[in-house]
Amino acid sequence: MKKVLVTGVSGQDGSHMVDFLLKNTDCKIYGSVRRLSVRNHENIRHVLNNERFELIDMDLNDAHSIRDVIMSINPDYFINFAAQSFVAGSWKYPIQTWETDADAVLHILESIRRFAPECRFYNAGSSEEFGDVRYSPQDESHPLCPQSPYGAAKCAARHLVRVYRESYNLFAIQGWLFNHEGTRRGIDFVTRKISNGVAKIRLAYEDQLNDLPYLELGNLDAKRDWSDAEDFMEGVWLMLNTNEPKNYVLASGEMHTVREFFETCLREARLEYKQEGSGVEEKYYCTKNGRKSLILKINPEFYRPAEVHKLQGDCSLIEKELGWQRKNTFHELVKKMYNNDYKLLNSRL
Ligand code: G4F
Repeated sequence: MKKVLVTGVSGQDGSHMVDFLLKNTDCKIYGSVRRLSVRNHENIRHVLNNERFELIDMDLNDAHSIRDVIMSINPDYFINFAAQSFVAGSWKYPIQTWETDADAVLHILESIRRFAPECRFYNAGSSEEFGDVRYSPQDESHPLCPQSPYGAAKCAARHLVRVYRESYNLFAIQGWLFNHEGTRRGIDFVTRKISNGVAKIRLAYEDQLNDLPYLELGNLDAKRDWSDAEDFMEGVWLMLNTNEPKNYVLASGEMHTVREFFETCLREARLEYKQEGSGVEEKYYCTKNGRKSLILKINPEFYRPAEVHKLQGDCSLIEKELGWQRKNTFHELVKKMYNNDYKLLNSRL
């Protein structure tokens, strides 16, 4: 039985990868988390008793911890989804971001080279590496122009992965994953912040409260290429199971603004709205029977020191060479996230 080590399994991507592997392979899966005094197992609770899944402690910031795990498991695949993945946070804690997203990848590569050279390694890469984009849509040949400490760390990791692949003939790759979202997304990312915020507004609206809760967001005009995170898991597994190690883009090929995500969510929640003002003075109101209640205002605190204004991926290479296809559309994603948050919040009332 093949053994797969997946890091970051309490997060969105790690937990979806565990679900994908349990459903589509007969591999034994070792899921690693960093030991915390208060554990957050919400995303993996449903697999904890599965006999093909084992939860292990591993700290990616400790080279010894990585080495010990690799030596004891001797995995056939190592999928690294653990990261400091919040771009805005990378300006607040750049060193922790660098240590987790770049240094740790070097520790992993060194351990694989020394103790498990046959192990196939996938490191989570990001469209943030393209950053200040030179052309659209971005494909595998687009230059790396990161705009954040996070993007820079992912670029450094990409070079390390390539150097180890070429120097030691390792099967080591780093795909470019454009934004991918879903019901397990952390609440600080803009899509989940919106789906959760709009669900709260809808519930208050149903309760006929005089003042509705309101969202505070930053740049509404940023454009992103959003996909359903679940769709990407198959793409990563396909990349790991080809003859030649090669990096591919995973994306939807569509670009939508943060504003569009918000307005689509409002329509899904059947809320009538009105937009007023511009720039930091821009506001959205919910309108009913001639009354209007504030539901969104701009808070410059959420502007970034440097913004990636637009991202749009070209995933035609993986479609053509590996037969990967996304399943869910932008509208289906918004709908799924909003309805999940509405149900969750409603059940807690
Ligand atoms: O949801 P975000 O924080 O995601 P971001 O920065 O695009 O990064 C995500 O996707 C990357 C792939 O491209 C991953 F590598 C990364 O790990 C992460 O998963 O922000 C999306 C956009 C930005 O332009 C941001 O300025 O939304 C804008 N935004 C506007 N208001 C906001 C907010 N973002 C956040 N988080 N919170 C806001 O209030």
